[in-house]
Amino acid sequence: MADGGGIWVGRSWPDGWDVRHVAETGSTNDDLLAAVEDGSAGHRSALATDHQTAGRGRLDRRWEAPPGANLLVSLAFTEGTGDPAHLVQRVGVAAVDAVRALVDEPELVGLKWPNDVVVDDAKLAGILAARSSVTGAVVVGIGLNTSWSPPGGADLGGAVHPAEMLRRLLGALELLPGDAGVAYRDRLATLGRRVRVQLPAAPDLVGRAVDVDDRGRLEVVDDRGATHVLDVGDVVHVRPTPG
Ligand code: BT5
Repeated sequence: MADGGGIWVGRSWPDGWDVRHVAETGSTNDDLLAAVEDGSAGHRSALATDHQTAGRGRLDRRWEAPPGANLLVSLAFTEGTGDPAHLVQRVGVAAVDAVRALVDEPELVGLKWPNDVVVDDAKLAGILAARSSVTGAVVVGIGLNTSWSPPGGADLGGAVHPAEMLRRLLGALELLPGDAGVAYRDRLATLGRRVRVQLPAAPDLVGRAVDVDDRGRLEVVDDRGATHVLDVGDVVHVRPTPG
């Protein structure tokens, strides 16, 4: 194991989480989903790795990170309501809270709809949920740039080891109320912003993001005053032009 892996072993994790660590794998989301389905991982199991060779984003996109640089982890939720959209929101809120406690300008850390942790609008972390069609269990993966980020992204400059970042993330998750909807909206930097939304099969939508409904859908009012309710899409926070 490149970093010895020792920092992951023998720790006690918040709230009874059982964290396993491997040096390298394809995707922790794929592995943990398979483990949940074959019964070898249960509620509050986590799988972390130093390196993914096939890290997944949404829509077949890739999640990139050099070996050992960043937190790459998946969390299994096999009990409770198991709504993937709500679980993604919970993990996002916890990540924001954990990161805010580490940085000099916490007010710059927030969420970009639907699933990104951003620092001053640059992407620090991405979150991806997968649901087992066999058991209904949900796995939520997060890649959080502790040391490395691609051009245009953000990272924490190596201020924290990935294992310590995970401990803080799980600790923040434990502190959330049962319904994290209010906390999610509070941290959602997208609300009230002018946005450009790239949609999978339609021209870009430009308007103001006004709300998120209880299913996690984003409401955008376009420049003609029409409201659009979005399930999917890539949001760009449009910066006001100076002057
Ligand atoms: C996401 O997708 O943001 C979800 C990323 C989830 C990654 C975790 S890591 C552990 C677990 N196992 C997995 O296989 N996945 C999860 P999306 O919104 O589609 O964003 C993907 C896009 O983000 C890419 O197309 C790049 O443009 C950009 N990107 C890739 N790596 C990045 C990084 N390290 N930092 C910032 N942006 C990145």
